[in-house]
Amino acid sequence: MRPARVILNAKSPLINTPAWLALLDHYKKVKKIHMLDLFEKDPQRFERYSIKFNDMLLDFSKNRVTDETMKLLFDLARQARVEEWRDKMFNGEKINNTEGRAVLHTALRNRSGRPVFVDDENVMPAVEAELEKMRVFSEKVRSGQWIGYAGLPITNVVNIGIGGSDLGPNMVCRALTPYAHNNIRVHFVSNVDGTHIDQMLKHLRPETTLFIVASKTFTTQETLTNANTAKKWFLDGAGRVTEDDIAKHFVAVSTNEEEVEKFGIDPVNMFRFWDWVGGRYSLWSAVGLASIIYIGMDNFIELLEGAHEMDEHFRSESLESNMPVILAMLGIWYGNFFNAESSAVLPYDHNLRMLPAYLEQADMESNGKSVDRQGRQTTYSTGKIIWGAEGINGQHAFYQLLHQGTRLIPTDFIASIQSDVCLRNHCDILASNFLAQTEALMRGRNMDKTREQLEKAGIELHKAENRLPHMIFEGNQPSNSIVIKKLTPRALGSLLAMYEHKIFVQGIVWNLNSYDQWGVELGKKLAKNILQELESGENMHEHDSSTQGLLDWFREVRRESMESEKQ
Ligand code: G6Q
Repeated sequence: MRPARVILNAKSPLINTPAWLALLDHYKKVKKIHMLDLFEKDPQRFERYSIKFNDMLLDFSKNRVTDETMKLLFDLARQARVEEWRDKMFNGEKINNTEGRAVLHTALRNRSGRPVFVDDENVMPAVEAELEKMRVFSEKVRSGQWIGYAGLPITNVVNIGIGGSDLGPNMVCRALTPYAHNNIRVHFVSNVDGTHIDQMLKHLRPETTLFIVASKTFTTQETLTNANTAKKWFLDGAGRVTEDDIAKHFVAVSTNEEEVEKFGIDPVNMFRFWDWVGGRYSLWSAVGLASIIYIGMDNFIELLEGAHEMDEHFRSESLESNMPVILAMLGIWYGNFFNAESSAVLPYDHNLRMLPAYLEQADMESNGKSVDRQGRQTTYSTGKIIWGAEGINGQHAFYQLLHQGTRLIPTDFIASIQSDVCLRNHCDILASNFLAQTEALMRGRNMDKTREQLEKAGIELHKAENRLPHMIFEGNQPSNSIVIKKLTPRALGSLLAMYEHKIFVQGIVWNLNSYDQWGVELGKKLAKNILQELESGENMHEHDSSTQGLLDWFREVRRESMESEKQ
């Protein structure tokens, strides 16, 4: 754990609590156990350490845990009062204590008919109304009835947003490509680097393009800069257009009506969500509009249904058979007791290639905190570094470190069994790699087995002696396998909700507020100060010598290039 920069006097007491101490004691006894021995001793290990939920199977048997470990982990969850906090979240209590907000992304996909109250007001009628508004709008766009200023239907939708207003819907569109509309393409612009929007606009025509400006606050610099550039591109390209024409090509998704109006979008064309929806939890809200146009409202409802089913599982199952809780507690076991620093997400499904990036934000922005709910310093590690990429590509790149590196990196392997595109033997090759990797990571290969294999391959041992140590794999690398029958909207909804709740449970055990993001706010503020200095060429704020030196270098290179352009 890194030393605290600001030493807070008060320390979070978690590591001195009975459940924590019991786990620490247990860890000392089991830390050397090899999973291979656990499998050999218990032929039923898979049956006992796997759970099925609808079309999803979670196999957590390849973890360095015994029955005692699991019991102690659930004791820790109970000590943290996970169930009580879970109910507080679902009931709309303001568990985001630093911002005084409820955390109710679950209300956005509440398909039960139960009311959900925030400040004594049932939010469900507003949620339903917004869904209906999006259904009407998306169906008009998808059917070609939404006509642009030149009388043509929309063929390209550009979502302008960043962070939570980009990653979720972007990932959903990639994941559900087989459900996409045939004639409408959806694009995502997030980067304020002009290259991003420039490259996109080059291929588009104003008369057939619809922009969705998605921003919870509608004050995010990157998004507004891109939105203004898009507006200029539209006006330049379209020639003489009226306000009504702009309204046919720009809609907004936000919680901030005033700023939307200031930007020049009529509130009639605004799709709303609420302050109780965190940015990184907002794909279920109007932030999902681009994905709704792409896959259609019925499929989006399926996504919500799948998430709702996982919500119900999370709410009602005992901790012992609760998928998000199990994943969360395993993560804590490795992060806090084995000191694992990172955890990898490895999808074996091309359409899930954006999932690691999405989960990076969901997890690290939620639990990358070092102060607990009461403002005390945590004396334990919190959110792990989440990273990953498509598994099959990773095998040819970074898996070397997973197999033979010095670090313990727990992994989530995710696969779907049925694919819409099962060309000849592609599916089986993909599946066999998925299965073989978790087995190899668990089993490893000792000296005897390596010798045996060399002999089988007809290699004389004395010639291979110096190669032998390099061919040994210790194994014992933990993994979860999450296998879904098919990547349908419903299955995707369940998968994403499972991860959201896993993050929630970890936040509760670590006693964090997983729903604020002061680190992100800081970035937004700092850049504004430096922008003034870049634009004016004057030094207005105090910086360290590195930042000042870099700022000066930017200015110098820009000056030089402007001068050379003049010549
Ligand atoms: C998410 C974060 C952050 C946010 C972006 C965009 O939880 O707060 O990623 O989504 O900074 O913010 P706006 O939606 O307000 O533009």
